[in-house]
This record gives sequence, C-alpha cells and structure tokens, in this order.
Amino acid sequence: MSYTLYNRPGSGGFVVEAALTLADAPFELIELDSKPGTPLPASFRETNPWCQLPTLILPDGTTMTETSAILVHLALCFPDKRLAPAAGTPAHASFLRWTTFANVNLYEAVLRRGYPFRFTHDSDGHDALRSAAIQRLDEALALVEAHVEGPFLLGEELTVADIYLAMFLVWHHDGIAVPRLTAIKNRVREHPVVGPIWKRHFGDR
Ligand SMILES: N[C@@H](CCC(=O)N[C@@H](CS)C(=O)NCC(=O)O)C(=O)O
Repeated sequence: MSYTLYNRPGSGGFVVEAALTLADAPFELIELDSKPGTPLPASFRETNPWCQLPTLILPDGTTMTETSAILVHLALCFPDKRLAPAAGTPAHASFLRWTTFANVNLYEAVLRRGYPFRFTHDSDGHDALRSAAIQRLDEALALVEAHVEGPFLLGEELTVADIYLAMFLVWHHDGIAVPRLTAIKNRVREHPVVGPIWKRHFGDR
C-alpha cells in the first residue's frame, strides 16, 4: 500500500516528498502541469476541493491537506525515522508550535504576496497587500530565527520542521538576514537524502 503525493516542482509538496523519502515510505508522485505561483487547474478540485498542493492520499484512501498536518501525521506514523521529536515531549510541543506557525503565518503570507486578489477585491490595493505580506514574512522569520536552539531549529537533530522552514527561505530570499535559518537551509540543501530532492525542486537556490 502506497501514498500518492500531488505536487508540482518548486511547490510546498517538496517537504512532504522529503518526509516520505526520509521515512522510506512508498509513494507515487503526481506532478501537476502548472507553474508555481499560479492557480491550479480547476479539474484538481475533484481531488482536493480547496484546489491546493500538497495533497497527500494516504494508503487507505484518506485525503490529507495542510502541510503542517501532513508533516505531523507522517512523523507520528514513522516514529523510528525520527522525523520529529518523540510525541508528548517538550521538544515535540516546540515542533508543533513552529510547524503550525510556519503554516499559518509564513505560508499564508506567501499566499497574500502571490495571490493578493484573494484577499482584497480592490485591485488598487494589491501592491499594498503584497508589501504588508513581505513585511509579515520578515517579522515571522525573525521570530523563528530567535528561537533556533542549535544547529537545527529544535537542537542537535534535523527534523522535518527544518526542511519546511528552509523552503520559505527560497520563496522569500530577499528578506531580512536570518543567519541561523540560512545555515539550516544550507544543511538541508546538502543533506544526503534531502539534497537531491531539493535540487530537483529548487536547483541551486
Ligand atoms: N495551507 C496550505 C497552503 C498550500 C498552498 O498554498 N499551496 C500552493 C502551492 S505552494 C498552491 O496550491 N497554490 C495554488 C493555489 O492556491 O491556487 C498548506 O499548508 O498546504
């Protein structure tokens, strides 16, 4: 029984693909013919009514969306692969905090910047919305930067939270300096398993 991951190169499914690969979980990757930063084909609503990626179909046919939820689920399904700290520990609480923070603050700000027409019907307001979103991205990354606990976000070990955060530094590459997160991004990019997946999605970025 295998997972099915819908994504497109350079989109948020990168981190789910990395998590499935680190977990040694069998999966089929279906890449939609659609450019990053553009709405998906309406026909994809049949698979995910919210029409977004990543969309993960679990081996029993259950549909999962929302990147942080997918990451938490996979980490719990494959505890021996140490995708996250052990459930119930303070470190796991921090893992939940920052993956959720990334979803609701970083990911949403990326969407406000990329799809401002969804957040205001005033087309004169799109530029203002974009610049406020960029400021919010800077503020959110600065907050995470201040909470990096070691070589990785939660200390000594890589978790999927690091891989998730690294993705935002590609999408928001000209923001404020975040040297600790940048060092994490570089470690993710050079990781023996994740590195090749990174390269396929983001090239040398
Ligand atoms: N809240 C969602 C956001 C996912 C999202 O915005 N994905 C982008 C690709 S990176 C997308 O599907 N964009 C197309 C669209 O929103 O129409 C999550 O956490 O997975």
